[in-house]
Amino acid sequence: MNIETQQLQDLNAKNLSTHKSQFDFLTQTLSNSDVDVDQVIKKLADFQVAIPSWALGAGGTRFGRFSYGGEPASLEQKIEDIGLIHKLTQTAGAISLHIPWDVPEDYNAIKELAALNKIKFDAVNSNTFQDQKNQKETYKYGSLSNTSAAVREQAIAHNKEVVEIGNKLGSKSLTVWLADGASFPGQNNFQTALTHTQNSLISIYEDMPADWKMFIEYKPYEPYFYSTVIQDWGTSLMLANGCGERAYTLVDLGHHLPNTNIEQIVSILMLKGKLGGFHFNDSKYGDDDITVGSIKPYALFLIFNELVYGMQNNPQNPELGWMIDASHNLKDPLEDLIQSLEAIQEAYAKALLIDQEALRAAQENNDVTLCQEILQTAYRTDVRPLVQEARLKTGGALNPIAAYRDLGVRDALIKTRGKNTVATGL
Ligand code: RM4
Ligand code: MN
Ligand code: MN
Repeated sequence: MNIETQQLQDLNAKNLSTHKSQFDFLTQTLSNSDVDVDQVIKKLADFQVAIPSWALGAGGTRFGRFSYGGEPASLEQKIEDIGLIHKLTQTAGAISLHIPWDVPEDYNAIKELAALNKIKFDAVNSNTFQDQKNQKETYKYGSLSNTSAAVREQAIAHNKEVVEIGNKLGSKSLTVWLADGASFPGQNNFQTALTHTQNSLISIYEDMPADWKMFIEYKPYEPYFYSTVIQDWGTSLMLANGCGERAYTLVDLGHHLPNTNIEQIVSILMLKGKLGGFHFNDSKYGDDDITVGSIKPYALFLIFNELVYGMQNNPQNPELGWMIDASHNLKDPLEDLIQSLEAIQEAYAKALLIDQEALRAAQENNDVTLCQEILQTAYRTDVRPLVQEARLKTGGALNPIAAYRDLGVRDALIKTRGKNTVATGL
């Protein structure tokens, strides 16, 4: 399925005058408070978020998986799906591959297809949380932290291979999410497990090309029940520091215990120049991986406030690798991803509206009430016309979800791929 620019223009034309009047009204309001609207729109248009290759099919829970018609059955089809979302939103210009779920067969063909869809290859992800067919050693008791040197070597070799695959595609970073942990007290020696992990990561790090970065993801629980080797940002940062300059912490929004102050973590990591990657999702309980902004949009805004502050004030921190890390067990994955992209753009736009100078002054004066007013004035602004204008300028859809439905994308995918295809992933 292909979406033609003309089709989008025709759909946009129907709502153009409403959009124009809303946009003009907002622009006027914002110029009264000294916001550079053109600059905000440029930033929104430039902001690109990678889509993981495992998020395009139906996700399951440990109790079951309800398939979604027309799921992509190959990496090619996954890239086509991302191309569709990118065409509609102009915000999804990258793919993040999970190996071995999505190993390319023909590298040149894959690269060409991605280029055709204006998709870049972002961070590659390794997988040592599942055993693969014909694998010699088992990861049942961990991988990079395993007590057995042979298992550790196998997991290290896998990560090195993932880097090699990514390198052929133009990726520049490796994300390591280590599931290793213990399910019962006493099962692991914490110190040994961490030492093994550090040494394994160093071996992978030292093998990476000189222009590559390593992102170390943390998570407090799951799949093991009692402890996780890389449970929090402190452990991740410690390991990154132990590897070297090009190793960073990766923050995944769903990987925190309830009520954790994620914005503070973001802020401190950026101050230290150590925030490398970012996974968007939302959750009620834990790693629920649901639509970005669907549960805690204000928290997302506060996180974006720190991200914007860091991007403006922390040159010591590199450009971040952004990715949506979600799983879709009820909604059409493509519709859900579009909703997530919109939520990200909205939170970003609102954060860009914060009067940083006034906030700084209010903070210096300990004017707590005013600090809150400044944040909430930005948060309460309906920024949708700005996000829409950015999409309009870059050739996307004014209303991506409506366009997706009007164009009958899912039906077309079911027609060509069938009802029962199953995408690789969780
Ligand atoms: C993990 C983590 C990783 C992702 C896997 C599939 O919970 O968020 O980023 O690679 O899920
Ligand atoms: Mn993640
Ligand atoms: Mn996760």
